[in-house]
Amino acid sequence: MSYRDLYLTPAPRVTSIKEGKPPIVEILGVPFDATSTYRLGSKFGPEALRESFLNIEIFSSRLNVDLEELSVEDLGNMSQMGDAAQMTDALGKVVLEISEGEQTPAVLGGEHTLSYATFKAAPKDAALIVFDAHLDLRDEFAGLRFSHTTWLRRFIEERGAKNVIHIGSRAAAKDEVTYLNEVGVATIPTRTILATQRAEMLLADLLKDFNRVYVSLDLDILDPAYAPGVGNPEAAGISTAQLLEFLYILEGKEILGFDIVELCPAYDTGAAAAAASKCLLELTCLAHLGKTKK
Ligand SMILES: [Mn+2]
Repeated sequence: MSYRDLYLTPAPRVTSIKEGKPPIVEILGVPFDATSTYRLGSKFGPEALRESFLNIEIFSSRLNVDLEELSVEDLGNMSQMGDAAQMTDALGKVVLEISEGEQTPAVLGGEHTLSYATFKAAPKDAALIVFDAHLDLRDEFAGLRFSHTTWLRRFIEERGAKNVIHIGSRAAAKDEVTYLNEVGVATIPTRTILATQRAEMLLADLLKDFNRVYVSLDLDILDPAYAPGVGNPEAAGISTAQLLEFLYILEGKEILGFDIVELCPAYDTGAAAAAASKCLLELTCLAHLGKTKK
């Protein structure tokens, strides 16, 4: 990785436009990891995810959608990001612009802090689904009130917890759990997923009053065996196949956008990138099905 790669916006690589077909998603990378507290390097996630995605089959046999026949546009990466506040400010503007153009953002991280911006840009009637081993509900961490450990708390303070659904938690500080119970976030912890047959039906139930969803996927929801390359790996997680079952529950919902975050290629075997690119494929196909239904 050179400084040119680090500081310049590379040419978009995933764009594939089929005549007469508007893009299902607008892909954009957010190479930002400035508040990461353990393993740095998720700023290189967007490029690793693109590379992996360009090397998988893009026909979803499960959803019967062939992405080869549909359009996808890659806008490249955000640049000039400064600190977390500047990054989320800029990203929020970009995502809102994409959404107002009736298009669907697919945001590739970068650290999880970016979902503060995308969640704020989502309409108020949308379910906001977070897949994450962590709660990210700290009040502050290492002197920072705004970081990848606090972004969801900052969001809830502004917009409330009513539409937030948290899936996969298995690691938290005690005060995060206290706050979670205080504000009443709907949760499906990892322990419940592992102990329940077809646990994804619990999500279907939580979504019954929602037609529209925005998804924020932190890859560390997966067991480190399935996704070693993440910023903060957390043992005893779910498998990629179990995660995909949760995504398939979204079939028929309008997917307003999604983030796939915390891919940290320096620590990866290729497994986390492969999981991430599979999720990018399936979420894109689900977005297509949601639009078709509309
Ligand atoms: Mn996490």
